[in-house]
Amino acid sequence: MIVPDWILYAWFALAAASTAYVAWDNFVRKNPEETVMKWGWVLITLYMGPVALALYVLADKEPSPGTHEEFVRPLWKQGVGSTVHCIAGDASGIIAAAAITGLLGLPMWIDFIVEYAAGFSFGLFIFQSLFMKDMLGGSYPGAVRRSFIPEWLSMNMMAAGMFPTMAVLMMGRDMRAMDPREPLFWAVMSVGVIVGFTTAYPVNVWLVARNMKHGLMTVRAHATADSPKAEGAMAGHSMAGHAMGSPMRWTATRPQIAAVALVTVVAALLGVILPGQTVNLRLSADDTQGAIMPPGMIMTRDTPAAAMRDMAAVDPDESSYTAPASARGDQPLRPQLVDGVKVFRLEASVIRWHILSNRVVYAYAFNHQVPGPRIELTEGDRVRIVVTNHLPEPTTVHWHGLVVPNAMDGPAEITQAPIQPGDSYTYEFTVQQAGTFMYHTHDHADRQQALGLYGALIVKPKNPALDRRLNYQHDVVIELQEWLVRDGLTYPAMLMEGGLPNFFTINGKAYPDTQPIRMRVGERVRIRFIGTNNNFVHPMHIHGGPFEIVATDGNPVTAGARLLKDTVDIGPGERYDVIWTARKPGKWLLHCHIPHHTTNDNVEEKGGGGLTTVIEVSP
Ligand SMILES: [Cu+2]
Repeated sequence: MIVPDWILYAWFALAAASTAYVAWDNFVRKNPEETVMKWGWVLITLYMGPVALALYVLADKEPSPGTHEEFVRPLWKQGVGSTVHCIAGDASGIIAAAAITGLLGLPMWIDFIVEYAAGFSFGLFIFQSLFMKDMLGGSYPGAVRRSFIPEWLSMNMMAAGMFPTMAVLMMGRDMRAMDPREPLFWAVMSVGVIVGFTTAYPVNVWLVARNMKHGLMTVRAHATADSPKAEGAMAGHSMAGHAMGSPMRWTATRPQIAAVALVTVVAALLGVILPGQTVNLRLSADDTQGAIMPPGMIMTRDTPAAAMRDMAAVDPDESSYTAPASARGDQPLRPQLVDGVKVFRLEASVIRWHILSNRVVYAYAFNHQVPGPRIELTEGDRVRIVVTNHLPEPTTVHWHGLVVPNAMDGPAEITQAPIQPGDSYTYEFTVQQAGTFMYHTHDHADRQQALGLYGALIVKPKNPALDRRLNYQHDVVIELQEWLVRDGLTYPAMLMEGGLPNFFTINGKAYPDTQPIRMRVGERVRIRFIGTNNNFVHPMHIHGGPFEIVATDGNPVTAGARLLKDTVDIGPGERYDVIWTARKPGKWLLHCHIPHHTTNDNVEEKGGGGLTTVIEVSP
């Protein structure tokens, strides 16, 4: 589940309003409660929002003047008070530690150790001992000694609930939750405190019942004309009969305390060990970089952060351009002629792209289009291609199928250092072949090519007669791609758990928004199928009669060796040039023969979807 930011902000607003009310009722309307508890309620309401507000109203807010002592007497309310008191301190320590360790980029398992130490210390030394020392005998060391065991038991149970909640939510699908600069982090803290409160509540009821902790209290100011003085009177189960300043006598035996302690220690350890078996606690916010995973991706305690970043959704905030719904990719790119060299410019950036009029993807695109612009060359051309990277990650470009100098070939880390964001790289070579080729990213291609970094590279033969011999009137490029779009986010489609595509495009558009091919009876079309896609072999089929395969992977097929087929498998990286003749008028389909690939998000509309287009033949 991806929680939209507006829900988080609505929750924060509710928490702020609840906190304002609780503060006002305690301090301005003077609920007759001990000062430290008033602060406890304010903090806990800040963390737990309306949940704490409800607890406050139900357990501690004086219903009518003079009734507080009686109202707070039930043990369940005393337990609530004790838990509020404990969690207010512990949670403050934990949240502060989590924010600091998160910003420092420490791994989750270190986070938990620091958070436990900080939560326990803040709870014990500040919230329990310092603020409560008057009620615990008046001396600070004595207060620390008397608070240590109850505070420790309560802290263990808080950790038993809060830590697994944090682990699972922070390292679930939406890892922005690990980053204190994201609102989601604070929402997860809020959920964690609520769960921690719930798991700590039973032991707090027990501690109150055994006189080991304070619950709720009543403090009334008895003012006389000349000497106002405050007198504390404890109400409630555990405090009844005890005067302020004299510590209560514990009524639990040592074996009882030891047994409860054992349970809380086991619970706290399981709270870290069990999530450690399912999520990778060795990772930090810096490692995961706010990755949002596709639903269904299997992540284990071994899943490396690099895998998460590779599979992550494109961050919509990185998008710098929205292409109009009518925009089409594969537009011819005009070169600049510099000293006889054809100079092309490719700029990679994140854009919003319509694969359907009502469906937007966040794509990695060359020159604001998907597929990237078509580079048309003639055999023998000297070309220079300047690639500028505006992506949030490094990239390169590979000239698929061309024989080029090795340093111009493009594989990242193999023949060149990847082009860093903001940098450029110039590729220069002489084209020695003719035919249908392509270019695509060769840096994390499983991510970048799946998101749109590819384009057609068409080289005309030096001798135009070779082409004329094929006798065609139309020349069509078909570039295939698979997309994964969920919850409005775009993920790189991959043939793996959670990565399977639900949209398919021809030249960046899914049917019915693909471009039809229009021709007349008797005309011939050359169709250049290009496997620009990442995952599937697509058996591309044309209705209305067979086609002739005239070139494979940019190499001409001699006349005697040409296969006549009506379906040809286009694997990733493959190119097939086919000649199809319009034999009869009408609407003849061109489509993939894996039926799922002719749907949009599993929906067939207007007779198809995805890898479908229509050849409209007029008489
Ligand atoms: Cu297919």
